[in-house]
Amino acid sequence: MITLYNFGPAFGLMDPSPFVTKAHVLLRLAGLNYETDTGGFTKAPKGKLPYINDNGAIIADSTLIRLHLEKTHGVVFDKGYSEYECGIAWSAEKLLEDRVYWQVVGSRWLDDDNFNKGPRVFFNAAPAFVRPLIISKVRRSVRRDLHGQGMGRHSPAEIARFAGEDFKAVSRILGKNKYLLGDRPCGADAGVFAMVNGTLCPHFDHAVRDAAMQFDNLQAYNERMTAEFFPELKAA
Ligand SMILES: N[C@@H](CCC(=O)N[C@@H](CS)C(=O)NCC(=O)O)C(=O)O
Repeated sequence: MITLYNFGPAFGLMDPSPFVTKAHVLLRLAGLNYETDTGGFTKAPKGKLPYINDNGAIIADSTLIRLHLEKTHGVVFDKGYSEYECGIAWSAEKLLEDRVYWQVVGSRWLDDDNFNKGPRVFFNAAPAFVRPLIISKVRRSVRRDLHGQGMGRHSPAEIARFAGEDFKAVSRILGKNKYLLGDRPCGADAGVFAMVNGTLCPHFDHAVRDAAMQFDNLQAYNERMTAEFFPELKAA
């Protein structure tokens, strides 16, 4: 049995982490049974979620999870697509993961309104008298991470412009397709959907979301993929 260590559903999303959402989709695309465990964060080998335990093999990182499923379970996520198409798909996923992810992190964690109705709840288990200290320490470290990555050095208007161009690129690749590359999913659909889904989450209000909302095909893709892969969210 495979166990996926996750944060658990929040803000109307399957998971507040797009990387965890991606891992859910990979496992579902692969047709593998798995269970979830929200108690794994403190034991996470790389200090981040997701990771999986596959019959004793611990795999930490959503992309390593994909590669593990391909190697160990013989899953061919990109079946039927050309090398050129697979290269485009991989690049689109990494564009969203390595660039847009940080735009969304800044929007959720550094904007007070979004933080107060979002990530603040993650600290509810901390004792009340130390909670404000912990919160400001973690928000400072998020700010430092964003500065180190580079996205945090740009103004909000510049970040919104980047988001517009980044989503335009993905929207152009998707075109009128059902999935990223055509009428069958490919491996990168997991990460592309997860990142689009996290950005479009209506619980939050920010310019990166507005940038993604300009693209009707991304909105329709998000709705289709949510209905297909997370039917339980509709029922919730
Ligand atoms: N490259 C990793 C990224 C995972 C990641 O950034 N996870 C975040 C949540 S979105 C996390 O666990 N952050 C906790 C922390 O940094 O303390 C992957 O693809 O799995």
